Amino acid sequence: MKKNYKGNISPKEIVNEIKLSKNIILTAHINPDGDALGSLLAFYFMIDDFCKKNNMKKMIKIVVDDKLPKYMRHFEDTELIWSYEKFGEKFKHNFQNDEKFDLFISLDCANKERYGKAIEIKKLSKKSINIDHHISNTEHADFNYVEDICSTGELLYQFLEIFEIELREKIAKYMYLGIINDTGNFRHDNVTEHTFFVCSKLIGAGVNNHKIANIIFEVSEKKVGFIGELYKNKKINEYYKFISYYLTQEKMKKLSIEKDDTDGAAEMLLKIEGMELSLFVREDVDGSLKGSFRANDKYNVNKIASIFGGGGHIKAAGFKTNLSFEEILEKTYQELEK
Ligand SMILES: [Mn+2]
Repeated sequence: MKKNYKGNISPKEIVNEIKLSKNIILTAHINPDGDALGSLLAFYFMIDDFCKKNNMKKMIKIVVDDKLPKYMRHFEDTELIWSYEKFGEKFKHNFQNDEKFDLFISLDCANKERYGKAIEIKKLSKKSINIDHHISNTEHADFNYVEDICSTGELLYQFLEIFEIELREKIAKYMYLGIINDTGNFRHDNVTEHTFFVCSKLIGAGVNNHKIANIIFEVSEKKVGFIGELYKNKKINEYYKFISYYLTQEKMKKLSIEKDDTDGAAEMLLKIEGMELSLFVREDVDGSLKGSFRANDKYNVNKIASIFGGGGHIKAAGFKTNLSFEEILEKTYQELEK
């Protein structure tokens, strides 16, 4: 089942590259979400099972150049994920002697900017593969496999057959995490018959859907404070049915929240009756602004986010910019007027 596939490598050929590689680095995007992390862990255990089954010895390491969301503490395998700094310390000899890694695989990364500092490891790797589901994917690796599908978690399902491994509960759990993260627990319009087909297999393998949904959709008290602030001080443009909110670092300190407490803010704004477009902008520690657009049926936010050098999907897209919030609004209105 291949719809809207782009790239220059097939899943079968990816498995072959994995087979030929002695050491493999896996990474996902900065500001990692349930799909990035779920995909990393699911793919890690797929490769690991494949190696065990075929008596192969490989070094497989997961490196993510960012803090992980707090809910990841509920998953015991999170300890397999190295920060860029720790990985650098431990494998310094590899870095210094330019002793290259065989294969660098990015999952859920639309562009190379999303690697963060992990891009340095890519530069030291002999080959790179990009596996992703964002239509805005820039095909940033030597080999690219991009499928327009709800999540990287769902995309990885086909690899089980190629690796010729069993779908065990651990792998299923992490794929499921990716799927419910990117579909908003099956609420978004990226859910297809294939999504439910895959999920039926995942549940069949023992995934506890209730438990995982509770873990990633649980709300801390601090976050409740932020949600109150978000709904209270949102801006609505009635003409375009456009709702927006800007969160400064100062406000974050006042509410004592961290960036992952703001996850889902753009979706929350769009939930208000009648809204067609939402924008949540957060000031980063370096002073740059990070924006997330969400849309119902009227607008293509992949296109709007591209004005700011970002992208994603038609109904969900993001960007990072050095423009001010006012400038972002101005440019957005210019685009809406077109
Ligand atoms: Mn994703």
